[in-house]
Amino acid sequence: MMLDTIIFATQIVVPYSEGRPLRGSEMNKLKVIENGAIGIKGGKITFVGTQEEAAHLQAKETIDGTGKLLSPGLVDPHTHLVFGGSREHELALKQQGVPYLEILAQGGGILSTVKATRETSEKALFEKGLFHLNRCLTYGVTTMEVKSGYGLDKETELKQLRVAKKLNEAHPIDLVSTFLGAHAIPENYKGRPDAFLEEMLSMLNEISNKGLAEFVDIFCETGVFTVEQSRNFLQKAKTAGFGVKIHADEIDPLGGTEMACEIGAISADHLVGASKEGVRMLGQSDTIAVLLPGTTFYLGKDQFAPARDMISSGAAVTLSTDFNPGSSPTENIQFIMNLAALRLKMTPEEIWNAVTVNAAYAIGRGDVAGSLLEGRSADLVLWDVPNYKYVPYHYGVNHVNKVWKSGKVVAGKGDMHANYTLSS
Ligand code: IZC
Ligand code: ZN
Repeated sequence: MMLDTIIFATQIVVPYSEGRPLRGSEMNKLKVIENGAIGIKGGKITFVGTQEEAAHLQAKETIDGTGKLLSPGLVDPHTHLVFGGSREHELALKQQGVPYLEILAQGGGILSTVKATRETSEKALFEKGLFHLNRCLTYGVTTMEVKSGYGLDKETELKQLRVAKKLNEAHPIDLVSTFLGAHAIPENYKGRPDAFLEEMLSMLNEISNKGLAEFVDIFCETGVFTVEQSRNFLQKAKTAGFGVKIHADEIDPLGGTEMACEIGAISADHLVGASKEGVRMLGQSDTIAVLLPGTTFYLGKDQFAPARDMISSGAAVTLSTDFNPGSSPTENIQFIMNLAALRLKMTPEEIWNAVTVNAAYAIGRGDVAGSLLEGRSADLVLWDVPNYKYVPYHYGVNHVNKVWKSGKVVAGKGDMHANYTLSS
């Protein structure tokens, strides 16, 4: 059989876990093939093995990744990709020490992005989304989650979700949508959080009928929604057939982590202030811990999520950019891998498993993304690094050489030195 493409690489990372995420000490075991080869035909992976085993294979195109690393396309399981405007004006406030929640309480923060998103046309939101998605792709992401939550009214929440759906159709990155109508309390519902949550719940039928989101999320935080309001809201979303997620214990430790485990959330995200009991419960439940160290870094905090305790307790941990215009304006998942090493003290093996298999399971895509298996879509990244340990180590730059989505090259700078040679 003639393959379309065969890629040789000095090292191939092949994370895998059957039917569930990797937990606890399993995360520290990373499957790697030295001097490996991947075969592609019709957009699918048809061969995974060593170059020796691949000796008999023939392909129309051969990519020589000698000295390079090959991995699955990365999965980013928590982003706020679709939004209007930007918030660079808040940087000066941050520098003066005004806290994130104070900016929000004064009508800025999320609420300023809500204003901008309401004022931006669906077409302009789509174009802006494409711009950011292209950048995500250059960093090696081929599947990601995207949340609404900058409408806080029916019309704009639906507009955001429609934009995400169209982006998914138009762009190589596969998107998984989450309805985050419960992201903040809008001006017209100030002091009436329960009435606002009812309003957002009343949208679930339409969202479900139109296939606009798979998951429902809520921002459980001081001044936003309480643990009890969040529990009640997410339980109703579950009953309506959605998987549920929660922004929990990001800034103040309220106990959202425990609640997420109790109600069987697919993921609990942030968890910076997770209690000892919360950490213990993560180890016992199927709820995946989505850690967002870029946000902790950007908010200027010293205390990061207790990743080591979570892994010791047996939890399944993943990582994400939390890409958003306020608390984490970056599409750079590689920087998150650096932060995970430096500030969460995760090992390179745990980090690679986190951004591939575990991230895929955190958004219900464990069966299609995050692993290199024969029969799966050829979503691959070739890296300008000698081995997998190098990526969490060499920080602040983009190590990607090439990205394939369904067997097609969709991003990458190629070999940086290719155009320069000595004249004598
Ligand atoms: O726009 O600030 N934490 N939601 C909860 C965010 C950060 C996004 C934002
Ligand atoms: Zn978020």
